[in-house]
Amino acid sequence: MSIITNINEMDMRHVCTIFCKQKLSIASILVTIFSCARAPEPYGPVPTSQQIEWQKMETNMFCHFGPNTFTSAEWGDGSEDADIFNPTDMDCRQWARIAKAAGMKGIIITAKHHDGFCLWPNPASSHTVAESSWRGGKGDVLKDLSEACREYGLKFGVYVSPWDRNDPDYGSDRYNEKFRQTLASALGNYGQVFEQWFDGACGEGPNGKRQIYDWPLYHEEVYKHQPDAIIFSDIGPGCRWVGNERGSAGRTCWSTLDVEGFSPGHAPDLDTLNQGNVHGTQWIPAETDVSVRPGWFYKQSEDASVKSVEELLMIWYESVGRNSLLLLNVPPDKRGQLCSVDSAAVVGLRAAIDSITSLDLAAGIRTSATESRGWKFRPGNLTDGDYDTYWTVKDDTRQASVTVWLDSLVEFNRICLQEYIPLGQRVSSFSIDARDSSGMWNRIASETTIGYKRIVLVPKTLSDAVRINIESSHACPVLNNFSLYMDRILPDPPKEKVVNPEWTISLSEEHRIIDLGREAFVSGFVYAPVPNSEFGCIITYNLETSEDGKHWKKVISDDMFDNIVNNPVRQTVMFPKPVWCRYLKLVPLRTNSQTYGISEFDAIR
Ligand code: FUL
Repeated sequence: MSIITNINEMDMRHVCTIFCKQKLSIASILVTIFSCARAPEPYGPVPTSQQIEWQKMETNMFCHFGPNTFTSAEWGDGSEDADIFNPTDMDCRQWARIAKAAGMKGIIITAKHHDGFCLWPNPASSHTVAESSWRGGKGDVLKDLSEACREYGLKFGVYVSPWDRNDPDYGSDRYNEKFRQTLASALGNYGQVFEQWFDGACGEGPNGKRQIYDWPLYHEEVYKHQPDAIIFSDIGPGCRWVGNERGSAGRTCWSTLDVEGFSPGHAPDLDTLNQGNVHGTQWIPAETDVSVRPGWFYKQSEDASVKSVEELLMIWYESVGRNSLLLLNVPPDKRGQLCSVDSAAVVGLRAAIDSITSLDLAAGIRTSATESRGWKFRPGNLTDGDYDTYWTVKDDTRQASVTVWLDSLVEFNRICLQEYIPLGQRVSSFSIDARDSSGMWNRIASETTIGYKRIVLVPKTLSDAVRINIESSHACPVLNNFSLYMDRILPDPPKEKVVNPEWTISLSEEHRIIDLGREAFVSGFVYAPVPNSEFGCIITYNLETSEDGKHWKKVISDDMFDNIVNNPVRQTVMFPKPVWCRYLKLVPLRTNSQTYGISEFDAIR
C-alpha cells in the first residue's frame, strides 16, 4: 500500500515495452490493450438505468398542496368541503421557475393527500377540483404543473396517497379498484411521470375501517402507464424512505436493502431504512424527504421558521452527500404560489452549493495509485470530470490507495468521492490522509460507505497531496470521481445542534399541568416534543382544563398530533371554543417510547 507508482506513465511504458521488445503486430497490441481493458463484473444488486438517471437528479422539489393549505392542518380528516380548495392566483410556472433556479431537476406534487381530495378531475372520485368552485370546477393542477415542468425542462412526479379519509368505500375491495383507477387517471394523462410517491400510511377511513392495500395491483398499474417510473415507498421498489423527515441519511448508507417479509407501511426499523443493509439483496437507494419549513403544508404562521441557507446546506451534505437523493418540500401558499421566504431559501441553497462546488481544486490534477487495472482504468479518471470513466484495480484487490498530487499547498474542507454505481456499491470503509507543509501525512477522516456520492466534511486543511485509502471493499473498488472543495459558508467545524429538553417525562408520570396563575379564557394550546433526541413524543392525548385544579373537564378527547413521529415539530391545537380555566392538563394516551420529551406546552389565550 505504501509504494505509490504513477500508473498513467507506467501503463504507457508497459505497452511500449511490449511493442519494442516482442515486436508484436499492431493487432496484438490492440488485443493486449483490450484485454487489460476488461471492466470488472458488477457486484451484488445493481441499479436499473432508470435508478441511475434518478440518482443523478440529486435534488428535487416536493410540493404539498391541497385543502390543508387552506385549513392549516397537516392531515385533513376528509370532511373538508371541496370549496375550501381555492387558490386565488395559482401559477405553476412560478413553481417551475423557482425549482429551476434552485437547481432542482424535478417536482413531485401531492396529487392526493390523506384527506382524499384530488388536485385533478379524477373520474374515480367525487372529491376533486371538479367539485370545487375553483376556476368554475374546470381547474386541473396536474395539467398546469406537468406543462410547466415540460416548459422548464423539469421532470414531473406525483404523490398519490392510498390512505383516504374521505372515500366511503375505503376499507373494502371496491376501494382497491377505485385506487387503481385513480392511479390510471393520475399517471395516464399528463405525460411522463418520473416518480410515483406512495405513502405507506394506512389509517382509518370515514367509516372507521382500515384498508388492506393491494400493492401488487397498484404497482402493476403504475408500470402499465409509466414503465420507467421510480416507485417510492418506505421499502421501494424504486427508492426507499430514509427513515426520518429531518433530512438526514445515515453516515453509513447502503443503497441495498432486504425487503423480504416486509411491505410498504410495514418496513424494517428506521435505522435500517436510514443506513440500508450491507449485503441487501435489492438495489433500493434512499430518498431524503424534508420540508423547508416545520410542516409539510404552507402556514403563514411558519413564515418565520423557514430553514436558513446554512441549515439547508447541512441537509444537502447529509442527503446528497451521503448517497441519497434530496426531495425538498417547498409548499405553495393560498395564492397557489411559492412564497418569497421559501423561494429565497431554496435559491440561496443553490447559490451556496454552486459557490462551493464551482471550484473543484482537484479537477484535472495528477493522480497515482498503488494499483490500477490498466490504462483504461487509470487513477486519472477520478479527476477528469467524466462520469463514465473510472479507476479500478485487479479483481482480487480489496485494499488500494489513490493519491491526488496538488501543485501547491491548497486549502480545503470538503472531499467528494463517487463510486461507479452501475457496477454496484462496494466500498465498506475508507480513510483520507493529507500531507501538510512539512511533508507529514495526517489522517483527516475515517468513514464507511461511499455509494453514488459521498461528501466528507473535514476541518479546514492545508495540504499539497491527498490520499484516499480504500480499507475494505466487497469487490475490487471502482471510483469515478474525486473532488476537493472549500466551503466558506458553514462554520468550521459545523455547529452541533444543541438540544435542551426541558421536561423529560416517564410514562409513570401520567400528565403535565400548566397553572396560568389566574383564570382566563384559553382558546387552545401548543405542544412540541424534543426534536432530534432519543426521547419519544406524545401521539394521542386528552386535554383537560380546570378552574380550581381539582375538578377537571375534558376539552379534547383521544385526539392525535398528526404525523408527529415522522416529523416531531411544534403543533398548535385550537379548542372548538374558548374555555374559561386556570389549569390545563395534557394527558398522553399513546407515545412512541417509554419516555417522551416536552420542549413546549403552552396555553394560547
Ligand atoms: C408522510 C405524510 O403523512 C405527511 O403528511 C407528508 O406527506 C410526508 C411527506 O409523508 O408520511
